[in-house]
Amino acid sequence: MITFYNDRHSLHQGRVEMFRGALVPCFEVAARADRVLDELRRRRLGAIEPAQVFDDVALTRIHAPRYVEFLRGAWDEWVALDPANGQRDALPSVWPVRGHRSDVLPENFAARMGLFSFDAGTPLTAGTWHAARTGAWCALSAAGRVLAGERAAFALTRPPGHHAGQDFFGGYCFLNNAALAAQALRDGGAGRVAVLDIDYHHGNGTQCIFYDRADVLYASLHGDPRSEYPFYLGHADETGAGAGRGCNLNLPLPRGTGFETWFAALGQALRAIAGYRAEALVVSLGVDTFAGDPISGFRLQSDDYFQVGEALAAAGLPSVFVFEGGYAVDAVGINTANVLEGFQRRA
Ligand code: SP5
Ligand code: ZN
Repeated sequence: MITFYNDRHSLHQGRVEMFRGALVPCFEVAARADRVLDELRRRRLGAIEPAQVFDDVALTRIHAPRYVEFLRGAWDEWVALDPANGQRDALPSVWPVRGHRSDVLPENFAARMGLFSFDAGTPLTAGTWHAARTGAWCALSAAGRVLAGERAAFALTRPPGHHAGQDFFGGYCFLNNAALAAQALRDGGAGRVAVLDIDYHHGNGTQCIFYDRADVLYASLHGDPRSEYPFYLGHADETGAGAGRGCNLNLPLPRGTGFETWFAALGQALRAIAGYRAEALVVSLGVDTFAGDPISGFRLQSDDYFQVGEALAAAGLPSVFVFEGGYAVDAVGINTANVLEGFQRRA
């Protein structure tokens, strides 16, 4: 399998996120991607290439122009408020809720941070925009290679993407790499694309982006949002709207779920994808389902990930893998490589 690796991912290095009233060190660290790269190299799992270059207009296939413009300038605006901000991450502190206006773009920077975000756990740093946009290039490059006939490609980058919506960041995500890949597959000729999200957390951003569309199926297995982040989306009764009715499948599972139950749910999602007659697959590949993950609650073991990859290959579709979560740094490389090796074995 070919991997597109974004060596500029490390330009994004959050210092702190808000947790229970305190600023705690970020879980989403640069070492995560490097451990995956190390493990792919060690196993010689395929060619590792840099992404192609795309202009920012490519991002507006998914993201709102005013949101892209905000991300592009956000760090400079933040530092302009106070030169001392150069040593601090920017975090939002105020948000519009039900009944408030989101159509009027505030002049105030903090107000725009809040308008374009949904949590205080996603620091925006000096290199966030550069890392995120070059990361998106990985996803677009992987989709391009699969359109050119490759069975599968892996976009290895961070920050992750599946919590980012058309015009919001959160959950450590800024640009929705999986959605960009799915759209690129559609634009390149795939009639119907399925996005299968196996990260521990529901991909609220991806769901929102495709919710009313029939040409992209979103299917996700995740911690039940009644107790698990991102809380406000990911319930089983969210099945799509308008033309997209029936094209959204959420399989929430309780905290503590082990591999057997999780794998049965994966089978259910794959049957839905087969029934949809998808022509290409995008996998939001988070391995925060691992038993040792510090912020998540499922119980998968490292060896289980081989079977995950085999099951994904058995779907028989041209596939783009996009790296998402997985915060047990010592295991993230092994777990991710196990999925890809399992896929390769069966593909
Ligand atoms: C891409 C992805 O996996 N994003 C996940 C974002 C989760 N953000 C909320 C994290 C809450 C941290 N809880 C800390 C528990 C420490 N024991
Ligand atoms: Zn996650």
